[in-house]
Amino acid sequence: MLAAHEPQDTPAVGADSQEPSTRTFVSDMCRRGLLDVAASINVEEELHVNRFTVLAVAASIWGLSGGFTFAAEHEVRMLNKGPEGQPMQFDPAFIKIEPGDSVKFIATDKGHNSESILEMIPETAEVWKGKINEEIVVTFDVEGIYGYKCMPHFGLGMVGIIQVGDSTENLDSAETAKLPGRAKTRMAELIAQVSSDGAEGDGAGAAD
Ligand SMILES: [Cu+2]
Repeated sequence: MLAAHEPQDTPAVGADSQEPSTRTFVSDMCRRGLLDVAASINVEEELHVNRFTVLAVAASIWGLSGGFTFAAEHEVRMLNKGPEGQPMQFDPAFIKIEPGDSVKFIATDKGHNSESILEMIPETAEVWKGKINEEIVVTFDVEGIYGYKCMPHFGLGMVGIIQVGDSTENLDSAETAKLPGRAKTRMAELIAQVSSDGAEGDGAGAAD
């Protein structure tokens, strides 16, 4: 761009092959449109560089975070007593998160674990099973409803639901899962909190 008004240095317009007589013409052109042409060539080159730089930066962000969107980490505490006084609770027992987000299960009180309920997670999702007193972080990539439990207190109703995204595709199968004792009523309360875009109120997504 700087050298565009010097005919012998004019880039990308074939200055080398110009006849001496046409050099004046080229030189004259400089005062008019050629400068703009050269400028636009340079801008185009810059754009290439910029696009490349943007891609490189994006790629490294992708590598670090697992995606272009910045994934959030949510926290669920494992408690002997819930915020409303109920014994043996996950808190919050229902959360809605975005695909790619993760949940950290915190062993606030002793004697609990977090593990998925096989019949209550999307078909292609991965199961998880934390040990007693173990703090685990689970990442949720597949949209859908995830039911989970604390194994020692399953029958006492220590269960939770994580809704990932807006898909309620596996809600029906989650609802029919057989649960012991208080887990059944507690899970029904939590399932009632599941929401979806366009299918609000009737729960399950009607469209196949
Ligand atoms: Cu427990």
